[in-house]
Amino acid sequence: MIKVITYGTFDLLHHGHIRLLQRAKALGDYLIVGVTTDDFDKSRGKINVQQSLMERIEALQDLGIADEVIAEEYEGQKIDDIKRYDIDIFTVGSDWEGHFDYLKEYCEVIYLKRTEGISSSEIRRRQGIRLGLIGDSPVLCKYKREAEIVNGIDVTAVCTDNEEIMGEVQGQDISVCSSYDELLDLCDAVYIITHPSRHYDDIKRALLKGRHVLCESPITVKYGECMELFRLASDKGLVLMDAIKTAYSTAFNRLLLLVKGGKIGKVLSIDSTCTSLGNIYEWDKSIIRKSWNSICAWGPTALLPIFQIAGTGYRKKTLTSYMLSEEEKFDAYTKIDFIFPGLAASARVGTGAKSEGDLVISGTKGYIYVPAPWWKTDYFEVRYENQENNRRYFYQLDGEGIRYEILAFLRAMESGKRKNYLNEDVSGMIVKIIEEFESGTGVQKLI
Ligand code: C2G
Repeated sequence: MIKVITYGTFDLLHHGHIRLLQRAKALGDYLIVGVTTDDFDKSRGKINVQQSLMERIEALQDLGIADEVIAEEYEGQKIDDIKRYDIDIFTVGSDWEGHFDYLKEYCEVIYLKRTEGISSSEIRRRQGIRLGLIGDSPVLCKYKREAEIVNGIDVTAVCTDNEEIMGEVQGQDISVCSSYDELLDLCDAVYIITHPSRHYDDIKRALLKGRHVLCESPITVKYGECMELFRLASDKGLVLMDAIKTAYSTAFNRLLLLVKGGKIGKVLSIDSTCTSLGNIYEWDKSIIRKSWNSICAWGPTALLPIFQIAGTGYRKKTLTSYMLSEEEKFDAYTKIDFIFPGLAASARVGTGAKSEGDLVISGTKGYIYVPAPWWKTDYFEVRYENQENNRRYFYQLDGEGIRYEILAFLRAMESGKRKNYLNEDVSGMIVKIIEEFESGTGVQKLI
């Protein structure tokens, strides 16, 4: 009996897949199909497979061409499978020509001609969300590149003064818009990274036009306005999501689960620091006015673990700032101290100071340590008095986490609900802290 094996993702099964499977089957007497698991696919840079592993396996079983369907879960599994199932022929489409020649040591390798004109990506693209980008920050470039990696979303328009982005979109099928209204007409959803003082207007205009919004945090600089926008989004059945990329990263979410699961006992303190020292002391007023102050640039990220672990019901709060410009309300460094029932927390942020950007969560049994820069983490440690019990956790973090944020945004648009990566209470409380800073009342000044 000649045994044949082939592998694939087989998302949204189409006639290209079916033709490949028929020809694979015809090569022998028994066909095994390996279906790539979602996680394995992520590590190959293919994200947002639309169907779950079970759905994809069931679709193949229902099709009835394969004699056996298995899951492909790890790198290097193909050699194990070929040996274990005593395979004679490995086959795959010609888009992989040459790639699997190393398997010739174990069995015959045949590349079958790929069917032209059809692919899962194409099917997903047809249903794709058109994304518009607005703002002048270089971060916009990162979003454009990361959105390209997420299946089901395409950048169709940009509205920016940033020359790097203009250069990058040249020659691509992306419209460069001279006005925000023009941009909104060319997309279904928008990513906003304009100055925080403009967010309220920019978000409102997008929502009123029926566009979903992903906005760089803080959503606004006034709490009342933030809540008004969440209500507006919900009334219109639109997604309004806070863009704090750390909130969507796997490592950070696992960390939260470990804390909530009691791994370090009862949490007594949270200390989070985020700094990035620029040349702000050389700036003149016109640049200061256009730039993000420290509390807007880093506050949302630094406050994230505090509000997600301790909740938003603090009893006392103290803001201490070193100001670059009182008039422009621009802080070079701010420390925010909280007292919650049974827990103390502190966030330190600065674009005019340098410090160790780590996160420490201390509990009655042990502590979690996330090394700098903790907000881009793929790694953290749980540490105990007895070091033998210490554990290290590693998770893949690609594209600084931006692609996971875009994926979460896409999923929220598709399903109509946002998963609890970041709830509105947390987004709102971040805005409240920033509003209090901007009002100046109760802020202790270092000069
Ligand atoms: N295919 C084809 N014609 C198409 C589309 C796909 O012949 N128009 C073939 C592919 O070449 C592959 C199989 O159908 O052999 C499954 O395609 P995908 O689901 O896109 O899987 P892929 O990501 O190519 O996975 O490690 C090898 C991979 O697992 C192959």
